[in-house]
Amino acid sequence: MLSEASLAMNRKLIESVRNVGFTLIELLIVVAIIAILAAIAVPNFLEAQTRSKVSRVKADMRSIATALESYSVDNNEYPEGTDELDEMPQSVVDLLGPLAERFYTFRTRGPNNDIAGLTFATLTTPISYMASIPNDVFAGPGIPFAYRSATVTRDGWILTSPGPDADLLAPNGMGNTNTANPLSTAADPETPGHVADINERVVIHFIEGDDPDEGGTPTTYTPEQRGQFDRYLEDLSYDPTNGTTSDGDLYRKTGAAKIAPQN
Ligand SMILES: [Ca+2]
Ligand SMILES: [Ca+2]
Repeated sequence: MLSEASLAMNRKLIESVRNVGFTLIELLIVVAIIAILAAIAVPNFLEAQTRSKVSRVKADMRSIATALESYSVDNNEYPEGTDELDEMPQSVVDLLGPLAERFYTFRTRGPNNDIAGLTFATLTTPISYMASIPNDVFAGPGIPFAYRSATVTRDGWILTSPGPDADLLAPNGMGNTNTANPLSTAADPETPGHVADINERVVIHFIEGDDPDEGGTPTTYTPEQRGQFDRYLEDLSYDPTNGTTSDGDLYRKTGAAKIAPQN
């Protein structure tokens, strides 16, 4: 038989165990609430980060576009692009390695057509069309936007960013299987000069016209052809309605003579 005292002790023990159990349940509820809040907050935070990076890229491209247009007013042509490894910023070569020769970006020429530097300095010196050249926040530290200008007519250019799917290091655009679109890297897997989704090598042919490299006469496209060209580009560009990590690149282009400039 248990004594009255030991029964009372048992009751106390059971009560204290119950108290501990109740505290644990409370803790679990708190943890669960925190987990639910985090599950809601973290994706929202990441989405907000992506949205702000997209806005940043669009603003930076707008600034570069303004500088490019001012430059062309003075020089009657746009600056050159390059895919030569020794004319690129070292940060590009370090990041992309062998893929760097598929990446077209700014070339810098000095007053005597010499290579003046590797950071697109023609827009900053000797005349400051912009204070400094912004890098692409989606491409990696020290990586400029991909830039390609019309090589013969020099009357058009395109700037691209790999965008939030961050497929700069993936040949032919990670997840990009759009082989029906002639401006897609997926449609042109063999030819170097591109990474990510938009094949700027082909884009510049549309801006410049057919076969300028072979001495052909650049084509002036009809409004219908320009519309189709713009639809092809849109098709490969980032669209936030598909989710902030959707496939596609960000771009800005000009080429007022042949392709209507983007707003
Ligand atoms: Ca892609
Ligand atoms: Ca992309």
